[in-house]
Amino acid sequence: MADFETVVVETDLLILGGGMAACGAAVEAAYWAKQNGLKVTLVDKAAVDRSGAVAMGLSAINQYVGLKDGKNTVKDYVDYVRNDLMGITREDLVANIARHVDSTVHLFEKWGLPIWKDPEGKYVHEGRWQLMINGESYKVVVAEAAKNALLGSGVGEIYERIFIVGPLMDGDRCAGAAGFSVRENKFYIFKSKATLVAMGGAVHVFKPRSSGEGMGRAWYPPWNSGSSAYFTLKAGAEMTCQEVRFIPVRFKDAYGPVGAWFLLFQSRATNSEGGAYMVERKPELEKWGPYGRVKPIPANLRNYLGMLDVMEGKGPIYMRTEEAIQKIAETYKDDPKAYKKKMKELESEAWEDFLDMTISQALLWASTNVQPEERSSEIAAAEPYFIGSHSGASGAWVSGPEDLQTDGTKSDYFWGYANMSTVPGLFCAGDASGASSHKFSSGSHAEGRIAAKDAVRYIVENNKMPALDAQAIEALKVEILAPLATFEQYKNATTDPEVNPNYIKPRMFMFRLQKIMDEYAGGITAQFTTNESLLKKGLELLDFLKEDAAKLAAANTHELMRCWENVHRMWQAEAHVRTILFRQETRWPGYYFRADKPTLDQENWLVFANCRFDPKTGQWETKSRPVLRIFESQTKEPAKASV
Ligand code: SFD
Ligand code: AMP
Repeated sequence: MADFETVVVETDLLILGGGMAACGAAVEAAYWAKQNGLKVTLVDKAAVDRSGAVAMGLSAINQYVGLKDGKNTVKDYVDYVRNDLMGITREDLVANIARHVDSTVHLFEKWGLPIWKDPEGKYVHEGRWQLMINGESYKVVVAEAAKNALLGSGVGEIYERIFIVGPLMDGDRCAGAAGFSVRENKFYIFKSKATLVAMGGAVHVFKPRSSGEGMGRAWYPPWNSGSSAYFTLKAGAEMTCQEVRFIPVRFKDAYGPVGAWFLLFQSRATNSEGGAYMVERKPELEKWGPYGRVKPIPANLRNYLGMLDVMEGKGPIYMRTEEAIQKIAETYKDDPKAYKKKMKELESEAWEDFLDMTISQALLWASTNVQPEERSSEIAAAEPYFIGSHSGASGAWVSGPEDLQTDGTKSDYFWGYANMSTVPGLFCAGDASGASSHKFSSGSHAEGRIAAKDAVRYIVENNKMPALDAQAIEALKVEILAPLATFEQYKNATTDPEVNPNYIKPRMFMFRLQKIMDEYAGGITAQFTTNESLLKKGLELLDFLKEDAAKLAAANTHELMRCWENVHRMWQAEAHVRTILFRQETRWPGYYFRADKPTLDQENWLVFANCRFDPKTGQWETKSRPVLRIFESQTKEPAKASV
């Protein structure tokens, strides 16, 4: 593309993404880079102030361990995460984040984030690990600190509205990234000594519940499209937990959060007959090994109990908001003035919970005449998402920190630098790193800091700019911009540019991907259920889709981004299908159910299911990795299991 200028940027540390993990990385990297005379470059597809999952704000900080208060320990948090993930978690990674997350939260407060306080000045907890915040401007506050750190120290620079497509390699070492501006005709090459991937998870891989113009509304932000997974896969990194997608139960249709209702307001959820599935279906939990007996009940099992009601035709499922509010206010009943005041307070807390992070849910309440103190609202299981930082676990397989390893874990879980993937020079944090769930916004920021610190150490110890092949870069430019050329070549073959025998537009491509995933990989219309035959058929159809990806067409740079977003989604999809196929059991009912392998198999499958794409041969490989304990577990699983 002659009219596309190639811009080459050389840097030491390249941070990809501008979300929670990237902002944490920026703050930490600026500090260490200054000491070592290094340069740091951050690249975001959007504007850092409002990019990523926290763009709209949040109403809670979901990971705060509170080590200073002495109530919880790092081990408590590891126990919580291990139980919630049905035994499959990297304890070293979870513990590393847990021991640093409080300091990140204290920084947020210092930077101006309002955290709720009780009359004694203590943080107001939503639940054991969660803090309530006035978080509409959460991302702006965190972004400002990142920008100040990078730009104020003179070591950094920030590129916004540059879409990163994929990795640059120097042999097996990551050498940077390639991308393009979504506003100007510029193709970008970022050359770096270390690269930190923090481009979030993926949504719209599966068909969403929303349709038509409502499709932009999903729980997870539609602009996180699997770029982290694509980048790490194409670099040849080993991936983990690609089968562990996350299905959040949310207020139906606008995806409002439920955490504050279940934890802070202690609300019940009931079916249309008034039955509480969490009570009535308790015996079902016995089928899921030790994890059916832990507290809190794992998120996927909570989902599953509700799904069983829906499958039996007992829907809709309701969040009993009116009952919960009445119950709290009841304690003030003898004092009418105090009662009235409390009711007003609860009402405004209920609305603020949505206004802080899911404004559309407040709009839906308003437009459907819902007053939460008077009427229940429907909740439902959303479509599957890939978000390793929440209650899913998908991401790259990364090294843990050295000091937390035991003699039994070190050779499997440590290879030199915390949060480095199996590709030298390629680091991951937040949704991009796997098997370390429940880090959420605060833990992702803390993990970004952890990864950046070791990435700088990697640069100091491997201080050589990787070499890039000029011819290969030219070929990459042609490949990345190809959809623009395809459109130009064929656009006049029909009167409707959306439909053309010579090309496929990204929107249609996405619909095809979503249909495959929904029907074959256990999406909503398949009741989250699949089996080997369905998965194999799905893989065959994904292969055809992959072939047609070469015919994607874009009318402008914005649509070019849409093309690549969908290619990224397709790779995330393939990693997912291959890994569900590999794991011969059902471990996370409520996230997905393998109907042909309907039970938990502790003996054989208490292991990580990992996968890798080999960039040299184009072949995929799936393999297990051992689940090793650092802390003793209450559920008494065997110390080591393998397939
Ligand atoms: O509870 C490219 N999360 C919540 N965390 C909390 O602590 N409290 C809550 O209240 C939370 N809730 C919640 C949460 C998420 C969502 C979607 C909702 C509600 C509706 C989880 C956190 O938000 C999440 O854990 C972190 O944000 C993860 O951080 P990170 O850095 O891994 O992802 P990101 O912040 O989304 O940032 C991604 C960045 O990448 C950029 N990007 N840049 C360049 N090129 C590309 N190709 C790129 N692709 C993506 C993005 O622009 C962004 O900057 S609760 O209700 O569930
Ligand atoms: P959510 O709004 O569902 O994302 O939840 C916010 C936080 O509360 C997360 O840490 C969840 O794991 C947790 N959570 C939500 N619902 C429950 C529940 N019923 N029991 C225990 N924890 C919950």
